[in-house]
Amino acid sequence: MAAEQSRGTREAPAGSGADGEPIFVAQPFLPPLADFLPYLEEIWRTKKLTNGGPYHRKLEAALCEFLGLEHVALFANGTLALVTALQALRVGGEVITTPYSFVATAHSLLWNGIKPVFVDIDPDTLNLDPARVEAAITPQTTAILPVHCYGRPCDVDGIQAIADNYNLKVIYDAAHAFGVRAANGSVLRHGDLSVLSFHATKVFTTFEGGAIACPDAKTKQRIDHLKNFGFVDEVTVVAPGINGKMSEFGAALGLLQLEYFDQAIARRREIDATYRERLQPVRGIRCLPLPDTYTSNFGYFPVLVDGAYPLSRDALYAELKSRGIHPRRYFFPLISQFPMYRGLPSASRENLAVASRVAEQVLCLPMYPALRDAELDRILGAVIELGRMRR
Ligand code: T4K
Repeated sequence: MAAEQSRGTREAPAGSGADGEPIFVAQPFLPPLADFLPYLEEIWRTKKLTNGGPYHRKLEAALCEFLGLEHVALFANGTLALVTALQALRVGGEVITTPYSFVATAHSLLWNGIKPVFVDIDPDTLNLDPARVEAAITPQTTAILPVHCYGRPCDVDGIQAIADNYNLKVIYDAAHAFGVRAANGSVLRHGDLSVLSFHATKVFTTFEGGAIACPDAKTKQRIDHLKNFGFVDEVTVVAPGINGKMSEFGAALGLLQLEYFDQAIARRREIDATYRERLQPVRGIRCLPLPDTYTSNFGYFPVLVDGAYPLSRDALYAELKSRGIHPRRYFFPLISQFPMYRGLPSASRENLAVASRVAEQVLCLPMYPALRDAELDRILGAVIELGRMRR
């Protein structure tokens, strides 16, 4: 039988890739293949591939313990988890959300026939600005869907105060926030529900995958029905549910990943510190602050490229690509600029001035545990050298 959890302390395998090889923005952390084989052998023995098998049950329990949560419902991916979270709370009408995110955030609203209402972001956190939320509330508003962008926590108290005042639900898109803790525990404990993604590019991956963190057993049960076509038993269907189940393969990888999580985060922390130290003197490159009010998971390393840098953000992006370094412009274009959203009154540039500016300045530099010092030098060397160019 496969190993039990050991609180994320096992040593991660060394990185790979020779000098000059392309460096991508992310790379999944994979434990040694030999560690995964016993899990596969067990799956082959039991023939249990999906539908809430033993690894699925074990991973739900392990995540509750690891993250300090009451209930976790696993999903096939974060997008299905978002769609289902909205269904579980019977959210409809209009929902206030951020334009500065991955498209799946707003798409989950459209999949539920809900109208997104975009509200601008705070220039420091890059998350939904609570000071602007109230003005966007109408009689049709039923919920707020904020994002802990790059794992940086939202102003959860500010958002909850508004939700309480107007009797709105709060569902956090916490796709980036696995393992992020604030003073009073996991950031996933805020709002009515929080939704995680375990995609290959995330700090914790189950190949594809996701989860909903929920505070009470009744909601967890409704979510479990919804992710399994609405089935309660062989002959009873209580809702038009979807197939959102995580497979046993994904759950097994998740169990194994947990053993290495702390190790992987430690390397991410080192990389983050090196970026900050060496980019600090570079004019026109601004790193986002790392406040001590929460424990980061170091999932992303976004920088803002402004007018003091000799190249525009897009020119820097293109230059780095030509050198085999592939950062990403997460999140450009803004969700509100895509064709299915740009006609909405809330999608106008005037309404979203901060998000529009940030989307034109942001560049996420490569960040993953196997990134070697030599590769980090290559990235930093290029950004620093290009920063010395004359205009
Ligand atoms: N909400 C938010 C706020 C999100 O950020 C996301 C997903 C979601 C919801 C939805 O959750 P999921 O349904 O995805 O679970 C990626 C991911 O596909 C997406 O999961 C993620 N956010 C988004 C921010 O990034 P792309 O289009 O950038 O992925 P891709 O394939 O270009 O990958 C980036 C780099 O990562 C590649 O250049 C190489 C590396 N990579 C990627 C994959 C897929 C690997 O090394 N191995 C891999 O298997 O969207």
